[in-house]
Amino acid sequence: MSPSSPTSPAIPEPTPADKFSFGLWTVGYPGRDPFGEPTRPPMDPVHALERLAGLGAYGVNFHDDDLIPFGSSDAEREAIIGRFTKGLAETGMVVTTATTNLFTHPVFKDGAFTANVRDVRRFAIRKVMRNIDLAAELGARVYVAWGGREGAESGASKDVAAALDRYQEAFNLLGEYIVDQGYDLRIAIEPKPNEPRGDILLPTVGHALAFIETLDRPELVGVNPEIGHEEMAGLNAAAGYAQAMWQGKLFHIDLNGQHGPRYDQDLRFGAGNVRGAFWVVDTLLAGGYDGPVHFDFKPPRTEDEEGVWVSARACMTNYLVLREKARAFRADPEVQAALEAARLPELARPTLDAGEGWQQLAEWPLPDVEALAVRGAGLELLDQLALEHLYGVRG
Ligand SMILES: [Mn+2]
Repeated sequence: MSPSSPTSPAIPEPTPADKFSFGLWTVGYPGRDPFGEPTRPPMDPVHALERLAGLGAYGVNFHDDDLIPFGSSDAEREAIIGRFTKGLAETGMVVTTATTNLFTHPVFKDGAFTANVRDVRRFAIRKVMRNIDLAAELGARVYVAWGGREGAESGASKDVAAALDRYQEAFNLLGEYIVDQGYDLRIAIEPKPNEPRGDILLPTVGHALAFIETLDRPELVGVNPEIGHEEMAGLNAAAGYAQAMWQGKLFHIDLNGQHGPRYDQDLRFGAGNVRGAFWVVDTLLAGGYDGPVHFDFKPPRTEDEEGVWVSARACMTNYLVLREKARAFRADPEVQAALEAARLPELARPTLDAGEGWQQLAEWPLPDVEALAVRGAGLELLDQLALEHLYGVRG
């Protein structure tokens, strides 16, 4: 039986209740890369809606130019939006999120919000404002901002402090626009360390979280971490998701797969760093993330259209498999005992008692430090239990 067969008893069926969503650019990726021409024809967005709905997906996300080709006339734009809206109604799919393409057109070669050329920056903000209108019209609740061209290849070519001033100015203006228009929309910044620029501004979740606090309306802006982007920077993606949730800033997620620090692979979710994917799912469940479960992957250019649907379905299957495994891991009595032995519950207890301050701590009789030092932490057992769940030999 095919591993992606919907009739395989071991593999759960995706349903709209799982809130799986896909970028139109993911399944619509024609396979163009820096070394080769497209290997697949362009995909009609309405066809993508139909096929994704048939696989059990819930929603879609798009860049303005994915739906409406750059330079379309107003009449062409209206016709495309009308047809797409009809496709949404007929398939029951929702628009969860929208974003702006500020990277493909040559005008954005040195950036958009942070381009050295002021008119480019003004044009970029106008392009985003126009697509925010469309996002609101189609019911999107999150507006993703990935600044792929906001960066540089060499030191003197970008004044980072000035560029951050301009980045801040753009987000302040867009926040004001959203509030003035009365839109129920929040912005999610998507960090990435490099590619297509040599070095990109706001390269990691941590940089983005710090930047957001400098904005006029920080409550309107959060992050959209992509697993692959964090792993390209050598970081632990699950830890980034956890901190974003801890700060109330995980507005959206981009799940995919990556094999360590190399080019942005955008593998289907669950491929690449499988262990990392397990901990991302565990972290999302623990933190109560309830937004769209969005996949930002690129079906490899080796595949024809049927291969595209195999990989899209696999993203959902792998999430459901890992969700079952994470739940089984947490429910396993041996795991609970190992967590207790590793003193995880103790970490949830404040270090000082209520009413204690540094004065009481200063007078606290010191414990037997040597006895504390020799005690094993019990972490290997805990991790092995997780691996055994992941390998499918337990639970
Ligand atoms: Mn990526």
